[in-house]
Amino acid sequence: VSVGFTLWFTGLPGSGKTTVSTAVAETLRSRGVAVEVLDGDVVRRSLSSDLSFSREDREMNIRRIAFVSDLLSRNGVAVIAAAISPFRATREEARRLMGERFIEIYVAAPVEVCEGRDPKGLYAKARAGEISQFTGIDDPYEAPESAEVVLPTHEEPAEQSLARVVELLEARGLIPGA
Ligand code: ADX
Repeated sequence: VSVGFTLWFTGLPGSGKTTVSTAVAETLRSRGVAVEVLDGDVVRRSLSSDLSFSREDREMNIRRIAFVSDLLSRNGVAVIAAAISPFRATREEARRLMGERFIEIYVAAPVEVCEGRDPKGLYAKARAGEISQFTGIDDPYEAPESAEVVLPTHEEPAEQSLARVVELLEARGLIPGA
């Protein structure tokens, strides 16, 4: 019986959460692990389509993702959650809910790098005043203080970030070896 867990990717927009978490999901699936991905961009078009980017609504979004992650990970699923989740207190709530099953992964590219990448052109829009309350520009991001893994995606290729996450899971005996 496999043990469920939640890999909780947090970081600024453009930090690489989706890139690394997609690669982790593929690797786990290739090893026969049951995986479910909860990506902020997808959740906000479905489960959280009623929410804005106010503090209260971001907290609600994170509580919903944490709730679903808890249900799944309790039942043996490897959950990969990837959302900005900018508030430390809300992430700690998710950690309390899931206890040992919660593994926080801080995708730690600095804001200048994320803005330089700007994969969706949203930093540019935020600078132009077309989007307000944009995380990293005019809305806060509270970096984790004790994440299980820190991924400096500005200093290492995505393959290396992927490898470090997989190594942690192997070391904890949470997934089978390659
Ligand atoms: S969270 O703050 O509630 O955790 P989440 O990860 O679900 O955010 O959604 C972030 C995505 O919404 C970004 O990748 C971006 O595409 C989009 N987005 C739209 N407006 C904003 C905004 N004001 N701040 C951050 N992201 C935004």
